[in-house]
Amino acid sequence: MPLDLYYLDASPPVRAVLLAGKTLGVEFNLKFVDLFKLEQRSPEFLKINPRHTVPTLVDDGFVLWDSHAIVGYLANKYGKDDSLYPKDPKARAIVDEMLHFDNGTLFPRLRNITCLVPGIASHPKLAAWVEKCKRNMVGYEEANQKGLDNFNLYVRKARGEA
Ligand SMILES: N[C@@H](CCC(=O)N[C@@H](CS)C(=O)NCC(=O)O)C(=O)O
Repeated sequence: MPLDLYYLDASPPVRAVLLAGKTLGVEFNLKFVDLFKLEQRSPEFLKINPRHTVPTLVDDGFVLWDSHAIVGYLANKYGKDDSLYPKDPKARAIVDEMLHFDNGTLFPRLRNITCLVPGIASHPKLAAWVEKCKRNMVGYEEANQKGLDNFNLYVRKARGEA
């Protein structure tokens, strides 16, 4: 049974799920939701996810609508071992800690300042971390870079620069 993933590749939480899929070797049946046309508010999509957000995963009728829950589910279901989502309580707590940090602190703050950030060149530690991701993450180019470029284009358009 294919996994349906409702997505827009410019969305950072969507790209987290796409990257997890690459690492786990999971293929998605991708279903594009154009947030700029408010397709997430269509009656059809609201029936699937009343919180009208992407990513939304549908696995044989089972619906999950938060990227952090989705990546944990995929790792539990498809991981060949527990290296991505460890069973050891302390190791798992560290992973959970970062997922909650992203959900509660990092992503909300980044969302508020995205249009103001000129680039990461002036943040050497961040730039080094991105380079490390590019080198080490499975399928980074396909699962992240394309969507990131689209995201940057949307931001430039919103700022009247493109
Ligand atoms: N905590 C959620 C956030 C999802 C989210 O806010 N997605 C945005 C795109 S980045 C969205 O779908 N916004 C449309 C809306 O809220 O109507 C997750 O990690 O999946």
